[in-house]
Amino acid sequence: MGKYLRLLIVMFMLAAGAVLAVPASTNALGFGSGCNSQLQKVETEEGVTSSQCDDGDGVPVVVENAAPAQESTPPTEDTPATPGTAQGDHNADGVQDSQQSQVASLPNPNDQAAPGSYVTLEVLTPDWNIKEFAPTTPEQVDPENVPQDSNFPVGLFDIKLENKTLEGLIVIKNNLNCNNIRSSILKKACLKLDAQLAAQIEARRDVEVRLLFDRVIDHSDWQVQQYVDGEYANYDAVVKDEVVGFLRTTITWTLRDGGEGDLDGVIEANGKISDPIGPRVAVASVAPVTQASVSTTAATQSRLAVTGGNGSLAVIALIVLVATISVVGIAIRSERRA
Ligand SMILES: [Ca+2]
Ligand SMILES: [Ca+2]
Ligand SMILES: [Ca+2]
Repeated sequence: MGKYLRLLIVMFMLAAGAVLAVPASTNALGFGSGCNSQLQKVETEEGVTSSQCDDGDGVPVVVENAAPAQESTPPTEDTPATPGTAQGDHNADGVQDSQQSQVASLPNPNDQAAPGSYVTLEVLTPDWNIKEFAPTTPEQVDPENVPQDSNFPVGLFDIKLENKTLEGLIVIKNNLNCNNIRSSILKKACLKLDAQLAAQIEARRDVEVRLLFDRVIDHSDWQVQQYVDGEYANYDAVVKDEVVGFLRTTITWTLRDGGEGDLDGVIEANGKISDPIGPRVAVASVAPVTQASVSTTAATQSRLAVTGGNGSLAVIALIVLVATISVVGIAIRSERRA
């Protein structure tokens, strides 16, 4: 075995170790806060133009920044005192939602009791980010199959999520081709890496998400449902009133990449999840859905490409690993030819 090949094998194992040392529970890419990859030019109603990092969740900076502050509430007999929140921080974690790709806040025109009130989507599992969060209705989702026997009191929500780390792991696993390696030592190392990658992919497939409303809503007759192939099917979710900055109604559920709740059309994990979901209520007569004229688009938006700010150990390790695998392959072929 040539000295260069031995060196490459060491690099291969180090790179693999770096990737696989990143636990699924670690927010390896630093998501949740900070700039993702773009600046967004925003013009406020007062005509002030500025540039702000866009977190890439599909909701304009100016919309997230407009999430209203919540007053602190005094205690009552039934509920404890709750602190207020700052404007633009609708999930009350101390960070502006417009700088969090795992948090998206916007006005919901389909909230029948309070059209235009803010709703927030939070992704609670590290590495998964929001790519789209949009209020929608059965009429928009599928005009041919609008339920006539029920109502969606807060509409439906189109949710698209993405996990770049998972995507990278899947690409590497799909390109390993251990069976093409003749060297028994390399083949053994390759198969071990393949098994570790499979375990890492499996550990990252489930995603916990939560919808936060801006108030306590009577949810006693809610049934959370997901639109699947022309029908609305019940979906396991926890609906409750809890203090998240203040007392409010929340819906929490789990999605599985390539499994339950993921309707992106790919059976296996692919690092992407698509989920149209919302609470449905059976009613004797369907109340008309109020459509408020709330716009979720910024007055002025333009995107300026800038250098990304989310370099991470995981991404670097993935790149090194892919490169090393390629180089090892070339070295093996060269050695065979020699
Ligand atoms: Ca926040
Ligand atoms: Ca955000
Ligand atoms: Ca998927």
